[in-house]
Amino acid sequence: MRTPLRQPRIAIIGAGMSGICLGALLTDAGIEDFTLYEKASSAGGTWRENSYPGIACDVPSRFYQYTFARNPDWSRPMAPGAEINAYFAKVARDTGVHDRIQYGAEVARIDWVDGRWSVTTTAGASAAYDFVISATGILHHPRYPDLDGLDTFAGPAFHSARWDHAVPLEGRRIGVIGTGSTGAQIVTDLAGSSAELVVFQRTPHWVMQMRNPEFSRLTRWLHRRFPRYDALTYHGSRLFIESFSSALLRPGLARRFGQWLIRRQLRRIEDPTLRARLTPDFEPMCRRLIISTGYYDAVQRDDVRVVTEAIDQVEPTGVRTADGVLHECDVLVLATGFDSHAYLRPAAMTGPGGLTLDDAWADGPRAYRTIAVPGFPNFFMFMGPNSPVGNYSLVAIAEAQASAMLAWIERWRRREVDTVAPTTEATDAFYRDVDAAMPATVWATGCTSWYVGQGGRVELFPWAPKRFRSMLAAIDDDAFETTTPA
Ligand code: N01
Repeated sequence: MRTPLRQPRIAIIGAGMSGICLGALLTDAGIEDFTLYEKASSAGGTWRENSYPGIACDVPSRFYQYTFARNPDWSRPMAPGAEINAYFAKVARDTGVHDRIQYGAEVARIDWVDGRWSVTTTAGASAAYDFVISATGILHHPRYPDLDGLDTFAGPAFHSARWDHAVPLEGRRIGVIGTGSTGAQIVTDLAGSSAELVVFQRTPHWVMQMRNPEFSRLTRWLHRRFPRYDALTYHGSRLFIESFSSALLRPGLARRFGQWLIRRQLRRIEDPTLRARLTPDFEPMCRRLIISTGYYDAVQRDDVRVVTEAIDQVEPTGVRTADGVLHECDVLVLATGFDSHAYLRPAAMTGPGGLTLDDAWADGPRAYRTIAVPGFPNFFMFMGPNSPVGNYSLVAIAEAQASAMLAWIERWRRREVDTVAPTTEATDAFYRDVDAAMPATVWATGCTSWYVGQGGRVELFPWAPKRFRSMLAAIDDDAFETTTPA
């Protein structure tokens, strides 16, 4: 007689795209006893938190979705943020994951107690689990600029991820600090509706401008009517992005050609002086490429002014730059990015023997093949250090990581393992390979960005996305220390 499968208790921290992905796969595998801890009052992660004007996916939506829940009804090649948020909420409902989410439950601590994880919320509630999965997102903690006088600004000032929709924008002078992917989307959307848009650019970024027209009714019908065609377009988009990312990753003719195409985009700027001010001094793709539907058009409008002088200080009526000019603004938008190196923190994690995650990561965050940390058994993470987060689809990354986690959870169910954690040796060997491969990548060609962490270490995947999928699909037993049930 076959031994019945064990039912694990699993805590997933975060009910964003990654948490919902794992929850759906667990449900499909017949694993019911899991809880998603969500500090907010609704799911969706980054797509719930970011509601700024112009928010849209800059990865094709056909590829920015789960393979197990494809949406034939995307309105555009790159769908608006609200539509993406609604998609994840629908998947959570359709798969039953929604019923497993505890809202308003922020995790404060995770401690290894008597061979299991104890998860404690900020409200003091604790529960024990066999596995803990971090699905806290990578661009989650807003980074506020350290600008003198910011708190003296008399008008509304808010971070792009904390958009205050009660503030009227029409006919007002709006200052936007930051010109990354977020700033570019905001500026493209607001141009023309405000009295003046003042764009404070510290560093120019490379921009690829492309159209994003609505899909026709016929196209949507074709996707609904022919699921195979729909699947084909998923893989077509995947192949396009993978070829593009792989070509630009390493030196060679393909990279030079791709970079030439990106550089040519600057020809859209007619005024040579403005073009020079918008020309980056680093290689295209070293930072995340901005995909925009109209940034270069927006900055050439009469009602949009790009300021490239350094900001000296913020004053009650505006922003004063180093040349002494005061740029008067009624509203200030801080599109200044996120702390992408926090991972699970500020939640505190203590493993067996009192080892804390902060101690384990004293020299910078490291994870075996992006998902597991030596010394922390039955703990896996989404979008961990060195995940291929560049211009790739985070949904595809999450699915690959979720499958690898699920493979270990299934072994636990079959009683083949009780605890599992990667060895230090395997993790060191993984990082020797990462460190050897990184210098040849486009990420390491001399620029700063949110890709770069402690000690100048690039926290991205230094190989092609295809290798990421095969690497996670083939996890090597020798790389893990396991115990078996008594
Ligand atoms: O943040 P960023 P983001 N004074 O860090 C500037 C994803 N995303 O929110 O370049 C003046 O890229 C900073 O200047 P500099 C995507 O992965 C996805 O725009 O550091 N300026 C920079 O210009 C993206 O990469 C979508 O010199 C200051 C900007 O703020 C990631 O989110 C859409 C400053 C920050 O750029 C982050 O993008 C949007 C200061 N003190 C975003 N501090 C999709 O569509 C910072 N800056 C999927």
